[in-house]
Amino acid sequence: MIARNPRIAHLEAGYLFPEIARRRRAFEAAHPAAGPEDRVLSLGIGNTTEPILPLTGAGLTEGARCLATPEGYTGYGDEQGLPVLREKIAEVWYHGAVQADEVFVSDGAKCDIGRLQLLFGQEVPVTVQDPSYPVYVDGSVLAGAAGAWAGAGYQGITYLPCTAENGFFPDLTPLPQGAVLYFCSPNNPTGAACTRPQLQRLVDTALRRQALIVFDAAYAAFIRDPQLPRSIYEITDAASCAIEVNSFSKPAGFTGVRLGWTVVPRALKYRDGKSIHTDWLRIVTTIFNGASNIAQAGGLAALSEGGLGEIRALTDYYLRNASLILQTLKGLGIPCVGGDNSPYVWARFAGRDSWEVFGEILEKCRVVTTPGAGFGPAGQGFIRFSAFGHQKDIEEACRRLGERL
Ligand code: PGU
Repeated sequence: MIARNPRIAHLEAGYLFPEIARRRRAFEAAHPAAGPEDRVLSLGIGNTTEPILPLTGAGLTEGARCLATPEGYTGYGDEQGLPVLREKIAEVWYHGAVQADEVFVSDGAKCDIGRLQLLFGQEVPVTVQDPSYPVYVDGSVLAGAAGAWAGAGYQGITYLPCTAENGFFPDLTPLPQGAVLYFCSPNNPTGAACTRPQLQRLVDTALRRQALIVFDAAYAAFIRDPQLPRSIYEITDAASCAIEVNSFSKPAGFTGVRLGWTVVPRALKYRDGKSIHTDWLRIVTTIFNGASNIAQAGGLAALSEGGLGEIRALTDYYLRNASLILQTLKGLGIPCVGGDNSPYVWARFAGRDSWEVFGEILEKCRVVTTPGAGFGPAGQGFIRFSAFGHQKDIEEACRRLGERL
């Protein structure tokens, strides 16, 4: 038989969220619910629960209807996405700070983070915030840009700890020359949303180190503080050092529909002066066949004036949940951050093992959370609470946390 890909063998454990789902199923099998009021509730994975709102939904329906008509039918489209959608994203999301031909429509941010790894090659040093969304690290291991697990992290990856002490914005001093740096704001999992001076420091450091930032703005639509930047391109000179990935998943309820985008500015150049935009176009046209035309019709509707109102309403709904979770945990005297410009609350259980706290909350409250250690070594001792859920379930979960923790 064929030899196993050693990069897969390098992965320390299974992907975080299926592992949590496995532990939940095992718990439910061992401790079946006595009745509906006793069912296990999830504050775990960041998965949307509320229906797509009417105008956006109508866009999807219309997209599907057109496909069944001779005039409306389309087959493969441009791999980079419908020109009209690329223009709409450039106009509505970036107010002209990026050009339509710099926007590449995708089937979601996670998929693009996976494909982006092909741009970099195995020699480029990888740097991540610690803790961070696991796809940056696991994807780098799969792409061969990082080595085996080495106790408290993977070989070849520079971890920048984001801690209570540094306000969850990392010390950038260790960023290697010529590195790719995955950076997420509002952050998954800490919920920290960077200020303009912080992001300016990030961009300035990246430029000095000739590093490339992959800026994950999947939660930008949750920012309510008008002072906080929603895109890295609001920062001076970011177009010379940053790619931005984004998604309709959380803002429009498209986690299952699958639609996102990546911005690769034309100004981005490799060390040898060659265009990163040209290479990304080559990768996308080679191994991606474009996002679903139905999803793109829905995306266009979501970016119409009414659709933007729906994005606001949907994100407000989850932010109310986040505020409820934050108040409950603070009421218990548990130090926590996030939950205001972000759908995640990051809670500290100092001196405890995250998986042990995860188990305790599951047993005592029948509530699923996400252990901080699953996001990186600096996540140890923390728990992530997700605000994605039906309001009545969140209320019930908070009641249980308040009474039983
Ligand atoms: N980027 C970040 C920072 C995310 O947290 C997520 C989803 C994505 C990208 C994925 O976006 P798509 O456009 O839908 O591909 N994170 C969730 C879901 C878990 C997962 O495996 O993606 C979470 O709970 O962290």
